[in-house]
Amino acid sequence: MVLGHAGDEPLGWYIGDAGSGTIYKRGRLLGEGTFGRCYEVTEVSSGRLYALKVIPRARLAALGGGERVEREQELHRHLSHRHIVRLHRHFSDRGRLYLLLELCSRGSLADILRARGRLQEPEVRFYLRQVISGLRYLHGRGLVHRDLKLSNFLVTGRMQVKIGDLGLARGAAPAGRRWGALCGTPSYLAPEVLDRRGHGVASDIWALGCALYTALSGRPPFKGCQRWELYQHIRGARYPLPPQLSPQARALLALMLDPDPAARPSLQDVLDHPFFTQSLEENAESSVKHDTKITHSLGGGGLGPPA
Ligand code: 9ZP
Repeated sequence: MVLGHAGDEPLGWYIGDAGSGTIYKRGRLLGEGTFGRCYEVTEVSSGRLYALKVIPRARLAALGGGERVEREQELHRHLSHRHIVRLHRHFSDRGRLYLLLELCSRGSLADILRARGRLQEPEVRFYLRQVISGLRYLHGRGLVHRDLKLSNFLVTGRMQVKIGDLGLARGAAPAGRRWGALCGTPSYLAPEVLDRRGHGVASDIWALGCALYTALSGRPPFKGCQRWELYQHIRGARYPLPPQLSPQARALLALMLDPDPAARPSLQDVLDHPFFTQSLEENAESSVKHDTKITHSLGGGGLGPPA
């Protein structure tokens, strides 16, 4: 008789948390994360919907991510903010770890961008104001996210944006004692991170600038056929300027994508920039003239109507 490796047996349609006695019915696959798959699940007793991250222990052992997942659980469960995805609970069985997370039924901004090609400036302001609110909460608690990207900005049925995947988040150490670990998404890594000077708050500002550029243009600012070419473009902060960008958007991107981390704006500076403030009058006018609503579904093949 061949004994399957713990966690190799197929995931059942019902998943139990032995600690609380709670049973979840597994629904559709939402996507693949670094350490495992993510499913929409229904808590059988209440009918409530969640996103469940399922992490095979074997995968953790193979990728050496056990400490990272432990850190994510420990850090995330103490956070509570309307623009940070809630980690409701975590549990495990012989073969897997499970993170029960707040479900954001419209998917990620990366999904919405994929369905739309690129987003208009007013809607990017609408989304990024909420991301900045969540990020101010993290920075205010001395944390750096270290992997900000559109696929980590999730959108609820009520159009609330929440920052997810805190697996790489760490305490923001003073410049002298930062981590040299090269982590995060290669195309959103800041020059100081490439040069092993570590992630600080300013590296999150750089990544947010990359997310802003990507949302407005439909492609990341730094791309390269080879990794060395990508790194050269990042170090020189050399990126193409799409013609449709407004002067305010170009000016804000130049500030956020400054190769010198000390020269980059704070989150408050970003919110005070004309890219955001100039629009307030527009918003005031347009909300008087006609009810401008921003609603997004993922279009064909994407998500159904909002929950
Ligand atoms: N996406 C297809 C269009 C490609 C979806 O259908 C989809 C639908 C979702 O909800 C119905 C959804 C994501 C994609 N929701 C969701 N995903 C999360 C998430 C919360 N809600 N998270 C909470 N913390 N981290 C995130 C993360 C892991 C569960 N995700 C997704 C990132 C990629 C897959 C799951």
